[in-house]
Amino acid sequence: KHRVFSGIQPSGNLTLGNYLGAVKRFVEMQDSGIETIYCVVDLHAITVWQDPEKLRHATRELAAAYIACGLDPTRSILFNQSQVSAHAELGWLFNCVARLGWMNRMTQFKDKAGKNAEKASLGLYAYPSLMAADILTYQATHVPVGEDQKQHVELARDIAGKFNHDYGTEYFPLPEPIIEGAATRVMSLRDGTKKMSKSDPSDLSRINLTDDADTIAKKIKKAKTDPEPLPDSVDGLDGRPEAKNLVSIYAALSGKSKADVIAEFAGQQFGAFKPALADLAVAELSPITARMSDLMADPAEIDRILGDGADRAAALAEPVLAGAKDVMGFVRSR
Ligand code: AQP
Repeated sequence: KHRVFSGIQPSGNLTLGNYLGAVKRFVEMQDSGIETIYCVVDLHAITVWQDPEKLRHATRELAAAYIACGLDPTRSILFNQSQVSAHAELGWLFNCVARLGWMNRMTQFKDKAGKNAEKASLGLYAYPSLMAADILTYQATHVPVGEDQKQHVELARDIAGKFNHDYGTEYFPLPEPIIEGAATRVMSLRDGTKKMSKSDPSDLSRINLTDDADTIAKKIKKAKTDPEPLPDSVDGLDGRPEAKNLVSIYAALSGKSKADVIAEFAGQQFGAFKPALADLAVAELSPITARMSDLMADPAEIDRILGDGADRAAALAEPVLAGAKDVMGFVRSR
């Protein structure tokens, strides 16, 4: 039986990258009738400093974004991670299964910790082990993510595999990453070699789901490009990261292939392509932005939805955690 789990950190304003790489896929999976569980992973967000008031706001805003993008809290389970204690508890058990050597190979830790890794939190280092717990506490089989999370889902497979091997069981299924669509890695609008990210210090590097039409148009107009016109084949995008990124975004938003987008704009200047891209982005995002702001007007209702989701999530997670503890040899009296 298939079960989908995924999550996003409430570490700032959602970007077009999060939308195309993750949330849009989440909605498709929900709509295809699979059992879907989507989490606001607040315990992951605090691996780097979060101001408490901002964290509360970002958590509600991410829940609002999920719903505004089409997730339905009656068809999917929507909740925030810190309300279901099984995540943190299984995360500890997995800290004792995962190997230091595995963690040392995680490229996201190296990117986020930067040169001064001594100053990074222990939580940032252990993050992939908690992520494995997020997935496996639901015995989820499929995990829709953007390209950057592939290595972490593979680590979750390694942890599940080692747990099963060490304890001579088939307890945890090996989860599969689902990385699909034309924009599995949306790049920064200022630098085509860097991922578009919520926490990039430059606001011009990304499009946020809360940006209004003028801001979106301005950011696309200012997006870095090279001076050449658009090529006449997809291969012509090689070595042109900024051009490739904008074409990929256009393809993902329009539902066309990159080849079709190239066929439409071959030989044209970015001065013509960018306004068309801006129109497309505004048409897709402005209903979402409007719905998010309606939802944010009633934070108590968002909290109610998250609480209800957390109850349903805990009912699934707790027996799986209890079973893992039995396998490992913990005594339970209740
Ligand atoms: N640029 C991107 N293109 C495609 N997919 C992306 N994702 C993130 N950036 C892109 C996908 O969004 C989901 C949520 O990511 P996350 O919140 O867990 O953290 P992240 O991957 O570290 O994303 P950000 O936006 O870069 O956040 P910060 O700046 O806080 O680190 C994942 O499925 C991810 O692949």
